Amino acid sequence: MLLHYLKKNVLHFTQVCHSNDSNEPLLICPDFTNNCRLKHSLMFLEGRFQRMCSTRKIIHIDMDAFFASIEQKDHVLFRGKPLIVGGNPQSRGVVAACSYEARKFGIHSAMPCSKAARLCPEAIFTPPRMDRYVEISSKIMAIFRQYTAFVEPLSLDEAFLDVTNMGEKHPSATLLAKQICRQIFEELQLTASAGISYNKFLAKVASDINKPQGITTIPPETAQHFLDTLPIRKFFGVGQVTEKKMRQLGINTGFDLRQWEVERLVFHFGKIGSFLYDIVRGIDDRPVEPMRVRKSIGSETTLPYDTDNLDELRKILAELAKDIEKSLHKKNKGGYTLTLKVRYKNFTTITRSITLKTAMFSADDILPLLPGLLATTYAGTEKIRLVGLTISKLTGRTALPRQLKLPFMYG
Ligand code: DCP
Ligand code: MG
Repeated sequence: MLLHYLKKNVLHFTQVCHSNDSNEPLLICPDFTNNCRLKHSLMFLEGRFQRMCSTRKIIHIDMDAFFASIEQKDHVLFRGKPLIVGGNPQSRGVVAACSYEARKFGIHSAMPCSKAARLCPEAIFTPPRMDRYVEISSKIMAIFRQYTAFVEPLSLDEAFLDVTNMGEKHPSATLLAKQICRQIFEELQLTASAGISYNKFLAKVASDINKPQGITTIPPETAQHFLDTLPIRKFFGVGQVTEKKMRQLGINTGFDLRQWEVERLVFHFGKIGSFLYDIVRGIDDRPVEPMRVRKSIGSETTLPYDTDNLDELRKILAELAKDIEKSLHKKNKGGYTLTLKVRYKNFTTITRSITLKTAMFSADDILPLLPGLLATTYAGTEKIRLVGLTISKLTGRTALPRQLKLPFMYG
């Protein structure tokens, strides 16, 4: 682990290699007259490394059943009931959010509403009111910012807070997290859960452990044990497909994952392999970024019925492209990469991307790329239930002026 860290982060060492006569790694270091045996001479570096990893205090706060809780707060009749925010049970829409009372029946987000209605016939269905959720979200983020400027919102209902430098006022990050959750409840009558640890990944996993109203702290001393016992699905970046692949390779827990060399992980899982190698060892140096810029703009829709009709798909995708054009325009952005998302009838989801040399700004830029992307899917033969488009590798509209089509003029 330390070797990996050194290779990645310690720039003044030019080379880390293995000595000829033993398996002990050697550090080739330009500042030292003699190269030194890593095991014996770099304890100070390891100490620095440990400190760097374990001194931050990061809180991740995630609201409980966010949309559903807001509906219960605003409508007395919904309180204490299995409540589903989403399409009506006859529609093909999916559950956006459900109250904890509904979860007892096995209902969860992204489940088809029809299935949710079968699981719990007495469930109440209500449509989403995005404006209201955005309004409440900004109040929650304002509460976070009363405590620290280092707030990185991840979505409407969750954010990271870096509270490392609040030592004197708030020596305990756990007590601080409790105080913030209490304030949210007093001011908005909504509950939240919090995770506290020394890096983002651990804080985020922790906030999910004792939901609802759970406050969970993972201190550095217990982090490795915690990570070793964590099911593979809980690791950042491991979706359904990667999970399946990992299980086939015998990786079921963090402990299994930790036995793998970084090269092998990268070989099997690409870029995410190197990230997984680090996080399973409790290494996640990503800072809390208050001004993080949005990385993509997308739009997707569940179709009114499963279809293998290419013309229909093209029409729907053209609508999505127009939505994206509007969002790009509003944010004054363009993007170099277009990603098509397709969910088949059996819920298998795939994505196909293309990156251009010039940025896309409008539906007209997107539409000519769709036939090529669709051709790499089973669209037209397999039935599809959801399609989506995303533009990423964003750039400002003014960053790369595009060639204007000026009429040619004589004289
Ligand atoms: N959401 C959505 N579609 C999804 C998942 C979530 O529209 N597939 C919306 C509704 C949620 C909100 O985002 O209320 C926040 O998502 P969370 O994953 O945090 O879920 P909840 O807050 O609803 O529940 P939890 O208590 O598990 O955090
Ligand atoms: Mg939530």
